[in-house]
Amino acid sequence: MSERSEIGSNAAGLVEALDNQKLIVFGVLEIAKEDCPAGEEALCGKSAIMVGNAGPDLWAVFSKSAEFKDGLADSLNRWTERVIGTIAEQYNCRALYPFGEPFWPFQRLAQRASGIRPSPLGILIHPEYGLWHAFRAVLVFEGKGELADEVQSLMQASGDLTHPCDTCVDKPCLTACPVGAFSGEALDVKACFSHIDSTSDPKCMQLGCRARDACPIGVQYRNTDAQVRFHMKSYRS
Ligand code: B12
Ligand code: SF4
Ligand code: SF4
Repeated sequence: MSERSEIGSNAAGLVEALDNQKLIVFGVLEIAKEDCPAGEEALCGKSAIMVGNAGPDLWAVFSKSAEFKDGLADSLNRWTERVIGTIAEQYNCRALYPFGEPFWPFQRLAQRASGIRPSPLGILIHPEYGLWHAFRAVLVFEGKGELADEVQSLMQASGDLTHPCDTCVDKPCLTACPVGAFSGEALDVKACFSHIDSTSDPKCMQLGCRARDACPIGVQYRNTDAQVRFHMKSYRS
């Protein structure tokens, strides 16, 4: 069988295609009725995988891309649509994204796919990657989703998924924000924005969110400084 004919037909190839772009499979899920926005009911019951990234690896690829260099808006979203859209087409999947319309509840989908849970900051925490990961797409398989089952079997050794916050007594993330923007239930976006727009120290736009940096889990996956500044800029824009 030629290399070309194997593209699109096996789970190992799909995982490898994602890995080549420094994208990770966070787990397998079935799209549930409560996940589907109006008009998307046809996806209910379909098998899917949650795709994301952790640490600086994806930045090394993305920061060399045409989308990053062209200076236009939404560079990471455009990169994501091009790169993941191409892989989705090769593997006969539909790609759903965490941005744009319709709205897909990625944190809910990610929790079902991977078993990871929210930190007191609201963002989900992974036992290995800590707070240093994000989700880029859900790939929904057309047909019966055998490829999703195969991806699942490739992931059998995915390790310990205990929730780090359960045993974190001091919870330094909750006291590190200079304006107390985290209540443990919600992020006070207004308080955060007025601090980052001010000239006051600490300068979160340059340093990154102090609360996120205070978490001791997965610090080896912390984003690079340039990556932190890129995400802070898009958060504030
Ligand atoms: C709107 C939005 C924002 C808004 C508002 C966020 C807010 N906290 O209110 C703004 C622009 C402020 C924002 C900021 C950021 N965001 Co944002 N955001 C989104 C978006 C597009 C929708 C979120 C939403 O409204 N969901 C609605 C609810 C109902 O979704 P749900 O999945 O059904 O429900 C779950 C969540 O509500 C979650 N949850 C949310 N908050 C809390 C708080 C607590 C205490 C608990 C227990 C649970 C919890 O638990 C629910 C049940 O599973 C998602 C992408 C997406 N499509 O989902 C990204 C997303 C949530 N954001 C993300 C990130 C990384 C950030 C930033 C860190 C950006 C940055 N600077 O790098 C900041 C920090 C935000 C923070 N600490 O909360 C990631 C989170 C990844 C992760 N590990 O969880 C997402 C998933 C995008 C992605 N590509 O991965 N964001
Ligand atoms: S500092 Fe502790 S409570 Fe906060 S996110 Fe990290 S592990 Fe969870
Ligand atoms: S960016 Fe700064 S002000 Fe905003 S929540 Fe994080 S620590 Fe607080």
